[in-house]
Amino acid sequence: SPEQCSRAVAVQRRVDCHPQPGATQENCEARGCTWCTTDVPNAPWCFFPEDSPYGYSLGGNAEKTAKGWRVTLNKRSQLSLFGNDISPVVVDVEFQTKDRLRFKIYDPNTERFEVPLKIDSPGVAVISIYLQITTTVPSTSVYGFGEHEHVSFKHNMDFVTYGMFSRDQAPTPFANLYGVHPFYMCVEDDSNAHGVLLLNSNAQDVSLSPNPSLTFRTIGGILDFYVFLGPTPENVVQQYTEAIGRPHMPAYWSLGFQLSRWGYGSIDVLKETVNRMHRYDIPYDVQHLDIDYMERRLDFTYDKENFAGLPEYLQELKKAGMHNIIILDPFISKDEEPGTYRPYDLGEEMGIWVNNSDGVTPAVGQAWPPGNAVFPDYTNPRTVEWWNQLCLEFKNVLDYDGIWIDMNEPSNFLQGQFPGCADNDINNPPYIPSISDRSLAEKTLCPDSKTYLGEHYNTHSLFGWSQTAPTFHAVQQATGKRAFVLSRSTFVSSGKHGGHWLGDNFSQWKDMHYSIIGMLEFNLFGMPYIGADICGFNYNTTYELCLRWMQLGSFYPFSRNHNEQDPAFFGEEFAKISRATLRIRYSLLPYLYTLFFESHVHGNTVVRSLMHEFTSDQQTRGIDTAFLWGPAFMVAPVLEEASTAIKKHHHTGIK
Ligand code: MIG
Repeated sequence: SPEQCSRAVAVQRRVDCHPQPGATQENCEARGCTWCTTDVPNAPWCFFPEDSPYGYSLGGNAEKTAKGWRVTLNKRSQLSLFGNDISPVVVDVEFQTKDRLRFKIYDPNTERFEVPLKIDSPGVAVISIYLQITTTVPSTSVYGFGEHEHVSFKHNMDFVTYGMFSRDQAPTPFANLYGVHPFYMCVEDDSNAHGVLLLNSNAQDVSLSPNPSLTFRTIGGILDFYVFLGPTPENVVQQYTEAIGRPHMPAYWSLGFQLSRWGYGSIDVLKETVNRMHRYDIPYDVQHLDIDYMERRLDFTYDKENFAGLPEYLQELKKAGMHNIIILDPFISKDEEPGTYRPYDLGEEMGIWVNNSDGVTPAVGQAWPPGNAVFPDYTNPRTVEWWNQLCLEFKNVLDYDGIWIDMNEPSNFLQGQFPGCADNDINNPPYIPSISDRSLAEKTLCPDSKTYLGEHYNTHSLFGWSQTAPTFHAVQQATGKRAFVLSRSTFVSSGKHGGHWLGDNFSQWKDMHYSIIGMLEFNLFGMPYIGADICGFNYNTTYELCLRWMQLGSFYPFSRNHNEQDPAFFGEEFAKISRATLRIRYSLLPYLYTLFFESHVHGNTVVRSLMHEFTSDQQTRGIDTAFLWGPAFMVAPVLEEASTAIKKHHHTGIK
């Protein structure tokens, strides 16, 4: 009734009691929650009452452990939101270092999936720090969570929900994208910052409410939280990467400008493009080869007709001081003539594929190669051997300097593998987080598929992550040099072995702006080797947009144009401006390289926001149209059409 509603929890403090679609007053009240409509956009109408019967209460006294405390919690009532609630649960609080606290909530009676990432905890630390974080009041300055296309760096806290589940999905606001990073940083009003990681790889979502509060929902694994105590934003990232692993040290050449394009189609077009770049004297160090270099898009082959002479041409480029990157997809065609396609034959012999729910027959899907394809399970050590072997052998065919791993969400062009997903609890869990299509199998494999480390349900978002380290080691071994790996799908700690680009963006002005936000976020995630496709990937670019994007992209840590319109495409004037802006980049490369060194050794960010460096200046909190290289160099690009100047405090207006 209106009266009840006037006495109910204030709108900005509501926590959603019916996150699934289809809430009604009836099913809301049936679950013991309050139903009140409101005009406030996105605010929940069904929410937990003040004296909620949900939740857990303390059972017995806290027990002292080697590094902290252990408490047991019991459910307070029989009510259940999703069914199969666990009670009791145990909470372990560990003071892992003087600036890192872990609290792990788990089922003491049944083992559940835990992310196989080893986080060392060297010592027993000072206990008073705990009081500090429990007594501080969080603010609405919250940054991070990924991977999404966020429209502002500082989050809108007005009932916004972000799903996390790796997916082959072109960036569009709110959609769950290629990688998963359940990590955020909060900057309080007094400028103290802290960071929080939820180390969990299951499909999950987080809701940001104006209270301000955060609500995490995950459909598997355990609640394993790590708190990084700051107090500066830079300290938070240093502490985070100390736990998960420092970013790798990129080779100097990989800080040069790079060119790529899907669809050269022939070695002649590739050569023309390269020559044109040289003719215009555009600073340029790296050339990528997308899937069209392959024979019928088969990994570990090259097209001997359209790309005849490619091995020799790569040698020529190398002699001229250039480096090259080849793309590899994770799916392996199973339909080549037996005995003619070694990657499949050897993999089949070694038994390395992701399997169906029976755990024995390989999951068969469909992707770029002709026929159907199977998926290497990189969580299996035998797969790592297989991949390593093939990468080493292929180095003798194409003399690559680095590997670009794409489609590793993993992407599949079907909904689940053949013949579709069975109707069971794993494939259709009672709650599907707020992810695209509210489907766990869309564009990928069925959740009940089996990987070495467990059900795909648990390991799905770890696919790209599990492929990155083995690829890094293979490249290192093959080249004998520092490795270059560029991965589309990433997870917590991927930065240790690879870089990332922001995926299939669009040639639109707003995408150019959002690329700054993505770049800043991946620096928080410990992946500073980051950039977006310069000039955009989807749609057609224009002269002006592409030129402005060349100017901005010259300051991406990973600076690559992956558009048909390369900087030599539009003629003399365009080339001249691109050359000039890239020369500024090149003149600063020693500085950029030093920033990467500091990131590798101390976990610093390479690119950071103005807020990050000038935290006490409240005005900086919402600025995401300009950014810094380290502490000392600011880039403030033109991001709007038909303008030649930028506003002094151009920010998103989010307070
Ligand atoms: O289904 O390899 O994001 O950069 O050019 C598309 C072709 C597959 C997606 C990558 C993009 C790449 C493209 N790939």
